[in-house]
Amino acid sequence: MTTSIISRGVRYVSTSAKAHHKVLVVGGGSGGLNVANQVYNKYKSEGKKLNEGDIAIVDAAEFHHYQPGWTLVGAGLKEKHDLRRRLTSLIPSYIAHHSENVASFSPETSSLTTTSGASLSYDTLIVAAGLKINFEAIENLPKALADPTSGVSSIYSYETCDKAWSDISSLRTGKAVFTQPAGIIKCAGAPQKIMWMAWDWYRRNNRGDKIDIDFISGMPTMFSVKKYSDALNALRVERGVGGKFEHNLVSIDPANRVASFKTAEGLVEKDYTILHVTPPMGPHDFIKSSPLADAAGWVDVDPATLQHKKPEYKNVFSLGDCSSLPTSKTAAAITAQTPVLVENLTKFLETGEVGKAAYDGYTSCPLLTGYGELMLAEFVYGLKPKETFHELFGIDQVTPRRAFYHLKKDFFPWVYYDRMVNGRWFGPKGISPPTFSS
Ligand code: UQ1
Repeated sequence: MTTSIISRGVRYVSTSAKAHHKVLVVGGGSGGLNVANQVYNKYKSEGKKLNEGDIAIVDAAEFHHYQPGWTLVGAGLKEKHDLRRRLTSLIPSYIAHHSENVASFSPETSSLTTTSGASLSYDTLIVAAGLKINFEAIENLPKALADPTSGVSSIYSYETCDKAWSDISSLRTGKAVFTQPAGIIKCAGAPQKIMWMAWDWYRRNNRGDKIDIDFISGMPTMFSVKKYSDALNALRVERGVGGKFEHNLVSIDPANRVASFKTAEGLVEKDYTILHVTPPMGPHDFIKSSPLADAAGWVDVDPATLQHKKPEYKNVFSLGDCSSLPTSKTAAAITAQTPVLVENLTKFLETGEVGKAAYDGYTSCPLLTGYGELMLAEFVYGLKPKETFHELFGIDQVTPRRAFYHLKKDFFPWVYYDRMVNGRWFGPKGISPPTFSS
């Protein structure tokens, strides 16, 4: 089969005819767009030569979504259509685009095949493919999400993030249950952010004493970092929100509005009027089944250099949700990972060895705690807080603040599409790229 791909005038025919790229990026999400553009920007700013098609992105998605905004949709603060862009509109003409998905990796020959059967080869590969949300792992969840009257919603998909708002805002009395699964998910704060917004909505609309709220999590605590977890748990108790931990949602009975949770003591049932579900997540199958994966299925990269751990795959790098990096999976993390990867990859292209840039595990979780307030968690490897505004102004970020709320609601969505997708935003470092000693 022959597929022709047109990227703003640059036409790639990917078929049995091979296409070769100096830097091949798998994924046109936050990580992929950010890293492809930063590689390009770095070459340009150093006056180095790049040929047409040296950098390419492989991704068949029609739309790119600003997913951090889906919590805001679930809280009635944004329209979901405003948060997405056509992927082709975000890929500049100087970056080639194969509008296809990857079927399999062959790192031993520095190549991959796409779902149409085309073969693409590379000097270096960057895997930035995101993760997979396992809706079907919870019995009856897909059916309940598709039914507009079920009271079951999730901010973890474009299709259902607005249903979360209609369910939450229309509830007058009853039980609102919010779940978080055991295990790794992206944006581990989101399951409770949406719960805090619902709590505040009911309080502001005088429904607080007619609605019981429960947060039921497969995790042992409210949050991974103790400092924030303790504060969030204190808030939960103060606000009268029920908390159950190590309770992992496994099935829903939509007809009777009962959710079942697996615990160490067996199954526990809980009835609900509305149920907000955060499904379990994991690596994509095409990564898990590839030689690039670690035992858990993530791309097995060095936590500091972001280069593949196997010496025979040293021209492979990864960042973001699909990577094995032992930190929480957020766009904020990508802002710190990308410059490190770009530094190491460009040095590798020149010398065959990575540079000295090392990722410290920086990630952030802007935890909405209500309308007009947000706790800005920021931390590094070892679950150690590393707070930008504490370093700058001595402000303790565990205290929810209005300024942080506006960062999340107004500033980040803007800076994301204005600067981050084109590689000109460096998270806490703002618009100036970090420098590394070489
Ligand atoms: C950030 O840069 C960013 O990207 C636009 C986010 O959006 C999802 C964030 O949530 C955070 C926290 C950052 C980090 C930036 C600062 C100024 C702390």
